[in-house]
Formats: sequence, C-alpha cells, structure tokens
Amino acid sequence: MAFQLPPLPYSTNALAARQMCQETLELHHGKHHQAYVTALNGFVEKNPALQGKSLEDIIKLSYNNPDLAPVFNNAGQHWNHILFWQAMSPTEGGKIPGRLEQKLVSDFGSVAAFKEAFKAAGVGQFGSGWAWLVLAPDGKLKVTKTPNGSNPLATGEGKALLGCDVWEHSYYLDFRNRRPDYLQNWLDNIANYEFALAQLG
Ligand code: MN3
Repeated sequence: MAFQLPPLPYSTNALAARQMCQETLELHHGKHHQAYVTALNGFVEKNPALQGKSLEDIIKLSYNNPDLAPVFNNAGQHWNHILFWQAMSPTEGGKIPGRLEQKLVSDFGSVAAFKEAFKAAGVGQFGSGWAWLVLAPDGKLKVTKTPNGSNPLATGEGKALLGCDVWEHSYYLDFRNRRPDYLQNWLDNIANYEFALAQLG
C-alpha cells in the first residue's frame, strides 16, 4: 500500500484571514507535500527493505544512514507535514486551553517565554527546517528545532505536540523574507493548541 497525501483538514482558503493565503496552502499541500509522498513511494518501490514498513519505522531506520538520506528526507517531510496540517486551526488558532497554558507556564515560566523560545528556534534554524514543541522524555515541554526533513521522532527529543514549517515555501508568499513575523503570527493566530493538548494526552 503506497503512502497517500492526506486531505487538508480544512479548505485551502481557510487560513487566508490568518495570513496563510490560499495559494500558499494549494502549493504547499498539493505540490510540496505531494512531491514528498511521490518520491517516498518511488524509493519504497525500489527497495524491498522498506516495503511493508510504517512511515515511523522508515524514518527511524533511515535516520543518520547516509545510504538512505533521500529516503529519510522524504519520509520525514511526509510525517512532518501530516502533523503540520493538524497543528493549524482556522477556527481555534492561537487559543491556548487552560490545561496546556498551565503546563507551558510551569515548564517555560510564561506563555510569552514559550513563544519567544519557539520563535528563536524557528528563526535560528539556518536554512530550511522545523520548530517544535515537544513533550520531552523527562516529562517537560521543550522547544527544539530540526534541519530539513528531520523531526523529534527521529532524534528522540520527545513527542511532537506542534511543528511549524520554516522552509521558505511555507511563508514566502505571505511574509516574503520575514520569517520572525511568520512565526509570531503562526503562534498567535494559527497554531492549534487544542491539537497540542490532545497529543499531550
Ligand atoms: Mn513544507
């Protein structure tokens, strides 16, 4: 069974009022994410060792394996984007549920400090990559960043609660080169904190 592009959980114009325009979502989901899925399926087709494996297993077995770097990049990006679409909300974006707010305050000192840390991670990721809010193995919320198609599942840094794509394709139409403004808007108006809380369990 080949990997599939999941449908967006909202329409391509659903986030336009929150500064992620229809063209951004059309290209990002329909072209970029689709290209990762297509490439991944091509690699699996040619490599019996990958066949029948889950996406998570492929990510883990290809991580830090130079021979499988293109497999890792595309499998990672497929996983990252599946999470990314869910990590945004056209209706509840930016609203932090009380139970998550308490945990953010407890682990970062304040919601503002969490947002600053997340923004710094996204801005500080040189080139392409991702900023993450994770539940670390020690039970604390942490902010982390990964380059290119990597993610906390591969690195073992924790369970991803939110992931923000900082590749230029995710913000260039809406924010041009202003990645800090994209991240601030994402945290304030787009991030689906209900989803993050649900991942927290
Ligand atoms: Mn992307």
